[in-house]
Amino acid sequence: MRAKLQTTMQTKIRKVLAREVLDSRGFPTIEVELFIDDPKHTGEFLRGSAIVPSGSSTGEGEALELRDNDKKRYMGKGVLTAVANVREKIAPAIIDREFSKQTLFDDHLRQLDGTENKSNLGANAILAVSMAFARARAQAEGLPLYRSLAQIYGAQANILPVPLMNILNGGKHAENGLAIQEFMIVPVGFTKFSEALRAGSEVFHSLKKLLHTRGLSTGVGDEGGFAPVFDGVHPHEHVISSIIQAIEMAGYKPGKDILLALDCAASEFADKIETVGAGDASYNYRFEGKVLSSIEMIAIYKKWVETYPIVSIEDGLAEHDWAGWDKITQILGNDCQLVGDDLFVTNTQYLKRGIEKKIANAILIKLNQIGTVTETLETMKLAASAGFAQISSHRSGESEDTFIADLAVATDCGQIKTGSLSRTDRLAKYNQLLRIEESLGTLAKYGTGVLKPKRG
Ligand code: 2PG
Ligand code: MG
Repeated sequence: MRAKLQTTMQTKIRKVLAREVLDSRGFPTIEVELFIDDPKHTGEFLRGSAIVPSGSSTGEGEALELRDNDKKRYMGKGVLTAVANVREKIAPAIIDREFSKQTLFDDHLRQLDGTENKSNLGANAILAVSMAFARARAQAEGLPLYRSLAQIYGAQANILPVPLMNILNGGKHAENGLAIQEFMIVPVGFTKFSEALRAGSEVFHSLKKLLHTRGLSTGVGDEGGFAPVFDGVHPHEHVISSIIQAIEMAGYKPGKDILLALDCAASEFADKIETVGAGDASYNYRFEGKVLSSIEMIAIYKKWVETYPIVSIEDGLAEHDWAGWDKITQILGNDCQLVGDDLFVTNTQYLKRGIEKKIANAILIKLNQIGTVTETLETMKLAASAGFAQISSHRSGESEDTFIADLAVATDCGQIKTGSLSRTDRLAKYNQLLRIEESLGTLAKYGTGVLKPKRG
C-alpha cells in the first residue's frame, strides 16, 4: 500500500507559524502556516496553510484533540498548548530539513509524538502541520491541491463527489429533541455537480418556506440545517416526510432526482446493558420516548428504507454495538449504504475489523479522527480495496478551510458530507468543488455510481 502513496520532490521547510483561531461555533482551533523553499530557486518561500476542524459527537477511538482545559479561557477549550507544541516541539524538528514525500514527513511527525493516539503533541497540532505541508508541496509542484494529493494516492481525480447535504439538524448539533443527528438530501439525478448543488439549494429554501408556513422555527443548527422542534409521537418520520415534500415543492422527484441519507450518531442515544460473561455487549436505544433493543432499532430503519428513498444510514447503531452492526449489515447491507463513522474513526485498525467481520459497507473519512494526511489516505486505500464506499467529511465545528473538497476529488471517492446550504463554513467546500469542476472542464464526471453498496 505504501508504495502507491509516494511522489518524490525535496521540500525544505523554512518557517512554521501557528496560532489560535476560532471555528464555526466560536471555539478555538489551530491554524498553521508552513513555508518552504521554492524548488525553482527563486529565493522566495512558498506557503501552505491549514485550519483543523473539531467534532462534537466524537468517536471514542479518535486521535486526541489537545485542549488547554484552562477554565478561565474559552470554557477550557483553548488550544494554546497545541500551538506551543507546533512552535516549540514540531517546528525545531522540521525547520531546515528536507522531506521528499508526504509519507516521510507524516512519519516524522508521528515519531516525534510517539503515541498511538497522538496524545503527546495533540492530533490537532499534528494534523494542522501535515495539511499545511500538503498545501505547500502542491505549491512547489505547481499543482492544485487535489491534483497533488491525487499523485500521492494514485487516482484519476476527475470525479466530483455527490454531496450528502444535511438540511435538518438534530442530536448534539441542535436542541430540538430529535435523536437522529442529520437528515440529508442526496442529489443524484444530475450530470454535473453544479446542477446538483443548485437542486440542493432549491430544496433547502423550499424546506424553509414549508417550515415557515407550519409556524416552525427556521433557525439553523451547527451544520447550517434547520433545527425546528417537531411535535408528535414520531417526529423523525415527520421530518423525513417534510423533506420529501420540500423536494417536490422545489420541482424535483424524490427517489429519482434526490435521495435521502441519515447520520443517526446512535452512540449519543445508546446505553450499554451490563452483561456478564464473554462476547460483544448489548445496547439499548432511547428513541422517541421508548427504550429499544438493537433489533428493534434495525426494524425501524428497515421500515424507513422500504418506505422512503433512504439510501445511506451512518452510525445507525452505537460504536461498540458490534453485535448489532453485524445484524444491521445482514439485514440492510444489500439495500442501503451503511456508513461507519464513530465505528471506524478513519483508522485502519478499526476498519480492518469491520472488513474481516463483514460489518458496514462504507466509511466516513475525517482527517482529524486519525491526525495525518498520510494515514487518512491509507485508510481510504484500504476501504477502496475492500469495496467500501467512502465519504470525505467535515466536522460540526468547521472553518473556511476547504481541504476535504480537494480530498474527495483527489481520491475519486465519490461522496462528500459537508453540511447544509447555509453558513460559509459549509458552503466554502461546495464553492471549492465548483472551482474544481470548472477547472476539470469536460474531464469532470459527477460521481453518481457510488451509492450502490458492493458488499454486505
Ligand atoms: C458526524 C460529524 C459531522 P461531529 O457525526 O458525522 O457531521 O459530527 O463533527 O460532531 O462528530
Ligand atoms: Mg457521523
